[in-house]
Amino acid sequence: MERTFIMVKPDGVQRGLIGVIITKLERRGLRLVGMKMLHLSEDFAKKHYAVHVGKPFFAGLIDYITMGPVVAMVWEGTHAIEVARRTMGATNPANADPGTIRADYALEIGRNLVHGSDGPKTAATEIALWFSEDELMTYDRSIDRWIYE
Ligand code: D4T
Repeated sequence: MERTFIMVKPDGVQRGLIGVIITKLERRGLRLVGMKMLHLSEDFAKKHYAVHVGKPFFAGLIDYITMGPVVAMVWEGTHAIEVARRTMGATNPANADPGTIRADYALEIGRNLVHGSDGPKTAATEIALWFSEDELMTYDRSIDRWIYE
């Protein structure tokens, strides 16, 4: 089982797409193990996006991600990181495959609705940054034997 950090960005919240995004991940078979809503401070946003410091889009990215509340989540499942990223689609919605969240609901890279960890190290760092251990659930669903072999 792998865990990944997923965030519905402020545009996803404002556009009423929290449910759509959760449904896509849930229907895929992934299991939600942590969730909370928060409005990021500039400092926290800079920590989350520390790898992008100095890039031309950094200031705009920080403005965008602090524009309103976000929904932070941890999802679990087989290859959860890759599966979630493929469900979200390419970072730039213009290049996202049909049927993905970004292709179906977004147009621009700076309003791409959702964030997902891009690898195991990033997932571990992001989960630790956003959640404490006691905010993450460990549980089975009765349906899991119909999803996991
Ligand atoms: P996030 O982190 O939002 O899930 O996006 P990705 O993991 O898919 O993509 P990323 O880290 O490369 O980019 C982070 C964030 O910055 C915005 N961005 C990115 C932008 O506005 N202009 C750009 O040229 C790039 C590369 C979009 C996502």
